[in-house]
Amino acid sequence: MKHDIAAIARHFNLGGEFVAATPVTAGHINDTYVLTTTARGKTIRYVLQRINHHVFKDPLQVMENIVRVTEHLRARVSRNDPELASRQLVVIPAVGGAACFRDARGNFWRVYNFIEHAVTYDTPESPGLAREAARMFGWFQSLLTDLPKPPLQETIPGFHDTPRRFECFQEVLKADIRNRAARARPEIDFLFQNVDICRVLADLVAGGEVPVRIAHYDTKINNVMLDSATGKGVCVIDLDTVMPGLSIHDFGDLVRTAACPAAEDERDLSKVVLDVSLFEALAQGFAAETGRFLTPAEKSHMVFGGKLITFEQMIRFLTDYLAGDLYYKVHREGHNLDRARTQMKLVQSIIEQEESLNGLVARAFQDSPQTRIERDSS
Ligand code: GN1
Ligand code: MG
Repeated sequence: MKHDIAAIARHFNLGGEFVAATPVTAGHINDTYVLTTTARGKTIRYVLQRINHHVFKDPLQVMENIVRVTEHLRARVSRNDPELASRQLVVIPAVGGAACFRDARGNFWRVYNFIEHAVTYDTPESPGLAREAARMFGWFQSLLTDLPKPPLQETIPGFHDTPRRFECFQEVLKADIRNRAARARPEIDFLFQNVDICRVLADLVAGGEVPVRIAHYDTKINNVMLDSATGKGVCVIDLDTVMPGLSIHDFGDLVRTAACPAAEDERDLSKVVLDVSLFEALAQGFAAETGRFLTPAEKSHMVFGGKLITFEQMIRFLTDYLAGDLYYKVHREGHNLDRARTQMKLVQSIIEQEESLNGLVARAFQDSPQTRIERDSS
């Protein structure tokens, strides 16, 4: 559907005159545009997004979470690094002060500042990049450990409720309304053979060994912005799914997207493997920021988190394939099936190396700077 972006932009308190809107195609859920404006010969850019309200059923709740989180992050960062604080995401209010604008068709729009002189990567190009991305997500989590109450809202209930995701898959498989199950037999069998993966964390949370914290819940490598000149992390973006959640899930999604050199929809499955040096870098980066506050059970389930989230993502892609591509944007026939296949291959690769990966995580936490400080001062 075509939207009159210039007209929508007029509903926000932008610092300049609207010049142009360029669509950004990354992302499977929301629609994103870069807005260019000018004021006294100076260009000011913004990011405009239409929130997918089929996925986020209560966009106002999403924005409430995001405003609280962005304000807290900025305040926390400005204590030590005002320059970095000025490069964090800020919600630009709509005219009248609301955090988003609702158009006559019922779409919800929001605007962020554009983070200049920063880049994102869709795939990890080096262990150094993986380490920095993981450090940023760990940093994000550590900055939110003291977010004042009340708890954030759960904007997508059961987002990482893997057993529920599996039930949903079974329902869709039973209906098979598009007659696609026949094309996905090995993938369907794999899910049933490995279903035990789904339950493990629920039991640890119920037993109190793994606490519910504030999680980002979409820790893809391309949700970290890095300074274009230095490569140092600047900020974490895509805050729609920030909600009460598990640190293990956040590390898990990092493993899924940053420990494998191939894209999420790579068709050449020989490229889809868990790369040990990328994985080790991720563990080191994450441990450097979170070693101080994670529990032993969290630390010892990080590799499991990678396996679980990749397995869960496979369930989600396969479910959507069978249902007829209703949730994720697709760009070719069988796109969701291709995505499910890469996830399956990656789960297999993690399983093959699980023991040695656990050793790497344990070492990363032992060697993390914070653990060392505590050990040396006790
Ligand atoms: C979706 O839209 P995007 O790419 O930020 C999805 C994530 C998935 C991801 C898979 C709200 O995120 O959970 O991991 O696709 N977001 C939602 O690439 O479902
Ligand atoms: Mg997202």
